[in-house]
Order: sequence, then C-alpha cells, then structure tokens
Amino acid sequence: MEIRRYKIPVAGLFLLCLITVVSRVQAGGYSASLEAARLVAEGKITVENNVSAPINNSRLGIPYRTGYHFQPKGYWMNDPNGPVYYKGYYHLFYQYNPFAAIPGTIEWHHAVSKDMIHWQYLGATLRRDQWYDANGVWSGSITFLDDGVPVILYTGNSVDNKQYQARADPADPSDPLLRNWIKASYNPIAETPPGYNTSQFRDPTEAWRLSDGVWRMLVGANYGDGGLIGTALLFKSTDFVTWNYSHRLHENPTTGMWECPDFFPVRVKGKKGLEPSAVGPHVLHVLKVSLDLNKHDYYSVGKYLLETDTYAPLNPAIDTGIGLRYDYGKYYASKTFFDHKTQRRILYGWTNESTSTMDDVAKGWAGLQSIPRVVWLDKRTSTNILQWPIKEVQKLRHGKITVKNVNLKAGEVARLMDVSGVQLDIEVAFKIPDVKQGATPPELLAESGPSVCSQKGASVKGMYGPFGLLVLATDDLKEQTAVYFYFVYSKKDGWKTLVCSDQSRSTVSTNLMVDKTTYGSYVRLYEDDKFLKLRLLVDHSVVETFAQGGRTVITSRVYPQDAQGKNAHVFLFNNGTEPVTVDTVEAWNMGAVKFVDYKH
Ligand code: DQQ
Repeated sequence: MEIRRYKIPVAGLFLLCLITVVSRVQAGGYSASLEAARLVAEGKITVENNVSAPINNSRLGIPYRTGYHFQPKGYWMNDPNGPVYYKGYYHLFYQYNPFAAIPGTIEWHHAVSKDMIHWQYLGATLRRDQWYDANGVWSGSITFLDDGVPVILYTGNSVDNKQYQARADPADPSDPLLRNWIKASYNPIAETPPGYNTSQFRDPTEAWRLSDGVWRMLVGANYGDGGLIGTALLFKSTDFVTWNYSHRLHENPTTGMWECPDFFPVRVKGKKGLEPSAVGPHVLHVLKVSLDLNKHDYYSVGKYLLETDTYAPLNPAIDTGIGLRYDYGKYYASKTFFDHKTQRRILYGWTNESTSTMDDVAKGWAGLQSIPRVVWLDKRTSTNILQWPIKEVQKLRHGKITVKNVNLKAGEVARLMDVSGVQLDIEVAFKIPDVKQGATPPELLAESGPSVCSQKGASVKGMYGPFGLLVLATDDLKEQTAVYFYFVYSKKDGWKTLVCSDQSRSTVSTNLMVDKTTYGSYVRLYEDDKFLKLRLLVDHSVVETFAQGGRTVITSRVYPQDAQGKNAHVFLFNNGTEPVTVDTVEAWNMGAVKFVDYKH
C-alpha cells in the first residue's frame, strides 16, 4: 500500500486560518417548521398538498444522497419512530412529509428490512385523518402486548394544535410486514394533565410493566417559568386503553421542553440488551431526552427507584440534559429498541441536513437515519454508554487495504493512495503520544472543554494534535473533512483528549449555504489503552465518527463539490508540533444498499 507524503503547505494553512466559517445553524424539528412555514407564507416555497406530488431529486441534491444510510426516495424525513423486530423483519417507522423537503404535514411512514441495511419502503402507515392528528401524526413508539402483538402509541397534533396521545393496532398481526394499522376508536388515550401546556405534550415512549401488572409510559413535557423545566410525565394503565397521569418520573430545571424521551434498562455487565420491563440488581437505566432548546440528545445513567417510580442519575452533575450527549454532531430525536432476535439494544437517530431550508427544497430531500448502533453500558464508569455500528453494515465492506506504521512528522500530510471514494469504512489506530507532564503547549487552552473544537479547527496547531484523518478531500486539500484528536491542556485538569470533526473546508460549493460548525467533545483514555482509535463511516454527505470504541461519537453532514468519486481522497495528517505514529489503518469501500421487495 502506497502512501504519498506532503508537508502541509504554508499557504494551505494560511487559508485554513483565514477561512470564513459560515456558521448558520439550521435547527431541526419545531424551529425548522417555523422557518419553513414562514418561507411558504412569503411565497418562497410552494408546496403541492397532493398525494401524487412527484419526487424531485435535483442535480443539486443527487451527489449528496447516501449509498448505505436509510433515507426515503425524496422529501422530508425526521425522527425514527417505533423501531422493532417482528416475525423475521426489522421495522422502521419515521416522521415524513410526503409533499415537500420541509417539515410540515408530517405522518408516519414505514420501511422493513431483514438486516437494517437493505430496505423495502411500505409507504404511509398513519395519515393525518382524525381531529386529534389533523395537524401532524407525530413521534411515538411500539410496545409488544402479552400476546406478542405490537401496538403503536403516538402523538396527534390536533386541528387546534393541541397534542394528544393516541393508539393504533395492526389490522392483521399475522402479516409480518405489518402493512396496515387501525387507529383506536376510543382515541385519544391521554390528554395534557392540568398545569401543563397542551402544545408541549408529546412523544410517548415504549411502555413497560412492573410486578404490580401496571403499564407505564412517559410523555415529554415542560412547565414552570418560561417552560424551562423539562420533564417526562409518567402515565399508567392496567388495560393499555385507559391511561391516567401519575407524576413526573424526572425533571431538570434548566433544559426546556423534553422531546422524544427514551427510558430503557441496561445490564451492569455485558453487552447484551434487555427487554423494556427488566429491573433488578443487574440493571441500571438510561434516561435520554431530546432538548428542543438546542436540538441535541442528552442522557444519563441512573437508578429506576421502584418505590417512588422515579429516576435518579448516578452522578447528578451529569444529569439528563446537562451532561452527556449520544452524539456531538448532527443527531436528534433518537430512539432505541430491544432486538429479541440478537439480544441487542439498538439505537437510531435522525441526522438533519446542514444545508438551508431553501437548499433542501432545491435538493428535493432532507434527512437521514444514522447507521443503527448497538448500545451498552460502559462498565468502567457505569455512568456512560458505548455505541458501535451494527455488525450487519460490515457486509457492505469490500476491497480492504491495510497500512501499518506510518510516522507523521510535525505538519505532515500523507495520502493513502489506494483508498478513494465517497462510501468508505475506515478504522485507524494511532500510538498514544507520550504526553510530557508539565510541558508547555504552544497555547494554554481554556479551562472549558468541548467548545475548543469549535474555537480551533484542524488548522490550529497544538503540541499533540490536531492529528487524524482527512476524508472527502481533494488532492490539493481545498476540500476536506478533518476528523482528529487534539490534546488540550488546562491548569485545572492537565492534559485531556478531544475528538473533533471540522467541516470548515468540507465544500467549496457556492450553490449551497452550509452550516460548517466544527463539532466534538472529550474522549476518555485509560492507562491500559494502547491506541487512540477512530472509526469513520463515510457516505456521500455524512461522516459518522466513533472514537475509542464508541466512547465519543460525532455525526457530521458535509457537501463536497469536487471531492467526488475517484477525486475523493483520504489523508493522514499531523498538525501538532510533536510527531505521531499511525499503528494501523484499515479501510474498505462500501457497497450501496439494494431496495428489496419482500413477498408475503
Ligand atoms: N418531531 C416530532 C415531534 C417531536 C419532534 C414532529 C422532534 O413529535 O417532538 O415531527 O424532532
């Protein structure tokens, strides 16, 4: 395997430093709906409210459609809903606007798969056809009842924009594809309890049941001054028909509306998942919420206190909403499910575009689902989870290349000559630099951490780092997405390790308005860690990064113009003042998914 070395050109660095970051964060969900509604009202976007509206994937949007991530044929997709495994098929429902590449007229659509990689689209499952969901069939979950039949609980946004929880049942539970669903005649099954805002009451979780035989589900809400207290409301039912509000499972005073809560058990030891009602000494619980305020998914690990039916984080300093995130990039409204077939707990998350609403309309589509990830508790801390792409994705790997022992001097860039393309899976291991205690880094970094990624991109020289990979990069490096480690030093904490994804040079396109924020966070290192590891899933306009076996994860959206096909290269780089050694790189091209047609 050949590599070709370059010194990072001074002009290139200069350019890196001077580049203007167009940082225009495009929010997902609700605020994006407001933006879209405004553009429609101003006549800047026309929406044909017509079921036969043709899908229009424009030339602008085609290069950025993914090869192996789940996305509909066109238009707008957001949250994953009710993922389950049933009668030999993985089912994924999702929030979908069938009329335009903007949020708005949302309903549940459905796809099925044997492996969560190759999918068959089944179209609409739940449409906006009742008074309680006329303005949106919003997010929800699936629960298996005693007879093993799945039941949907979802939020209806009513004719007068009040939110209600509703139920739907399969028309024919013997159909493994679960093509048709019937909304319950007695809907809605839950209304906003007194004291809460009727338009901030949504996204029921999968239900679980304790030894008292009573079903429980959570609904996201907020209350208090300015709605700042985010909370998950606990409802109970003995028959899955009548649901009564009980109390708040948990809350946080500063986080605002909690969307899409997810509450699930994890084993104290081991990677196997657990079914939703599991409790006992071998179990801890994860409480995840999606913060409407900043569009990030936050979680904590804690104890489900059965006596009070409440939740307590193990470490209140990193309680849900103020501590850990599943993903430090574009990742929202996620949901897990327990895969009975393989005993895994699997996580899906919505990856929104980083282009503007107008660009999305011009592209003809918006929104992806992340590659499903297995999640389990990190037994070394008990306070965080680990995430790793499902092994099924490896079936798409081909044309493996391996590179060993590459020394990268300060300021060096090395191109991996046999790897190119926009569909890649790359694993790289760096030797951990022998960080000198007491050494003075070129610049003393701020005490506060992850924001260093956004303050200082891949071009800002440190001592140990930034070093890592450039993907979707042109030969002249004018286009590149940098994913890297960066050791930062603070007087308080000493050396700490960041992992970042820098999008500031990810496209030279002037046709698109792209949010190029650099993302990242700390990644924990242990004494016995031998390497610094990254795994990157590169797929046209998305780069999913897993650092140190899934301790920190970052998903980025990028829209390269020139780094396409064979002109999309991969480089190793070191922009620190100390040398680093790459122990191993393994890279594969990734095949594209096939759309299947299951006969039943
Ligand atoms: N998306 C849904 C809501 C949810 C939000 C509407 C999160 O149910 O709160 O499409 O992205």
